[in-house]
Amino acid sequence: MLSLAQLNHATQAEFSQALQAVYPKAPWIAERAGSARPLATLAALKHALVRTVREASRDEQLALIRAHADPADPAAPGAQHAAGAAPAPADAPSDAGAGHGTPDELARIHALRADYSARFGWPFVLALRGPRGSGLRAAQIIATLERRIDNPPEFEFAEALRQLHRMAELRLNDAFGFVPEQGQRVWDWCERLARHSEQPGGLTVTYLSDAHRAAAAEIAATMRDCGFDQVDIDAVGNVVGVYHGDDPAARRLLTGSHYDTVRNAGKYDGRIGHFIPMACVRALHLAGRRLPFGLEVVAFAEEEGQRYKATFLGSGALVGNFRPEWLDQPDRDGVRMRDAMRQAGLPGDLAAIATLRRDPARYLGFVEVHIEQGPVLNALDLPLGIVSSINASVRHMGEIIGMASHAGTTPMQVRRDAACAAAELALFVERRAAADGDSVGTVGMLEVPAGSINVVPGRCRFSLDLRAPSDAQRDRLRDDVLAELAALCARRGLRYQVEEAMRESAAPSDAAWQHRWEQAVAALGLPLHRLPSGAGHDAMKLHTAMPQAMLFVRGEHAGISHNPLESSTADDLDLACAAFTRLLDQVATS
Ligand code: HGY
Ligand code: MN
Ligand code: MN
Repeated sequence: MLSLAQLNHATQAEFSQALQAVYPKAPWIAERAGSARPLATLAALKHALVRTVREASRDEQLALIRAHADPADPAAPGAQHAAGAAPAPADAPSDAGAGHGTPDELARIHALRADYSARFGWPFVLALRGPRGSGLRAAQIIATLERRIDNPPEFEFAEALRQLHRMAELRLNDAFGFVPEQGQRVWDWCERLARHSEQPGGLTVTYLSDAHRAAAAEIAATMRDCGFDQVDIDAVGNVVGVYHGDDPAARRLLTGSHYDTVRNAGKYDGRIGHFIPMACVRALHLAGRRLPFGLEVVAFAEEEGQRYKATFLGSGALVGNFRPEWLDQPDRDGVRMRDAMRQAGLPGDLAAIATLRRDPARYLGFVEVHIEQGPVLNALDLPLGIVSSINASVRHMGEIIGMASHAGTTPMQVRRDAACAAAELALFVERRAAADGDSVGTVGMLEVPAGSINVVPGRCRFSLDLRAPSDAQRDRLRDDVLAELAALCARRGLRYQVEEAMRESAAPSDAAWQHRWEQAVAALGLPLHRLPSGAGHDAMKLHTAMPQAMLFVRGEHAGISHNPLESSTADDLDLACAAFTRLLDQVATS
């Protein structure tokens, strides 16, 4: 069993010898990383090796990839072991390696690997123990091959290296006898919660659906299992767990994130933000430990605004931002929110909702852990990032009205085509947002209501999602887009209507809480990387009432999110639990 003390006191030769299996056939990595000693943590050791590879020459990196014997090939040397490990550990499940697929699956993997190598000039590299560390099934390997074979070469080169780093991480865990238990627990909770969905074969949980209510009940039950002193589902469906401080009347640290999802979502968006604090409370409870402050963990019921145009409803209710008119808003089936609430066993009245407003004086602040939902940490090979600010955003829903007419007889020059106008707008949004460099603009919804293949579209509905690091920049972007909408409709002889659906101000992190996250991450032996959040979060709402700061967790697959490919490793989730625990310790001892 390796230890940091042993490695820190070893000669360079002993250090290299001890780590020779971590990146096989690349002794230069340990030789160069040895100068990073003394290493304070296992995470620091892993990062030192990663950094050495990142700083190596392209030829050295390519040789490293090409030296990888691909265990996905049953004939490859070492194929009997689950890739991503040296000799597969006893706990590696039988289906860990591709060698355990059906003959058809293996043949498919063989063929795809050959195509992959022919396309890129290096072997397909995949840590077969996967994000949890317990193995991928052959079908998952095939899906990964089919997805990655279409990646641009430069992305795949970096991804092959990332997969080698993941294998190295798993090998080091085995060598140190380290199991990321907290991270695996959070990973498993996310996996289990994802069983509740409105979408067969995928994850969709919208406000107050049956799946949403089942998810709330499951989160509440998990909170009780963790040892929370109070667990309630409040008047808007938030699941609220309180773990008292040594004095139950002590002020509390508020934390959490949302459990609703977008349509066809990933399993981690929002959900790790309540599960990570829950795992930390579980550890406190098992240790019989009380902090000098209370911990209030909230799984917010509605953040994504999918069923009703009422984004950040759950967190908004805590800061007095629930809009009365939301109660009468119908969903696309005509069900008013008030009725949906009552069907879900909630009061559905403003008086009850008003009582949810928190008194900021009772709280130390709000912290939120969230997946990055972007490519930055994945590209930097960093497990955690410090959020400096949450971008400002504004959303609009609109419709362009032209004239439906015969697709065959209407000359092009006399058409009043609403869809072409919307397409012109979408391309303007793309150009205009890109011109700022750090703004983003999205036309996420584009619909010809009751359209027909042989009818010139007379109407076209669209959405606008515009974001920027500051309110002023967001507003300039919005003004330009709305001005272009007016101009292009005038040019085309069309009418339009557009209404604002949501507007959130930029939310800079509170300096003191951001610093606590920085100290927590630094204590793990990891470098600090500060980044803005392009995504909106519940922290934007709490920002209006109390100091807040966020921690980001790296996403796999270039941090893709709002997509079933959204993924996080148990090791990164474990580091986030460790960072959260260190933040609690800082507050407890300050
Ligand atoms: O859209 C967002 O930024 C968040 O995921 N609701
Ligand atoms: Mn989201
Ligand atoms: Mn989210």
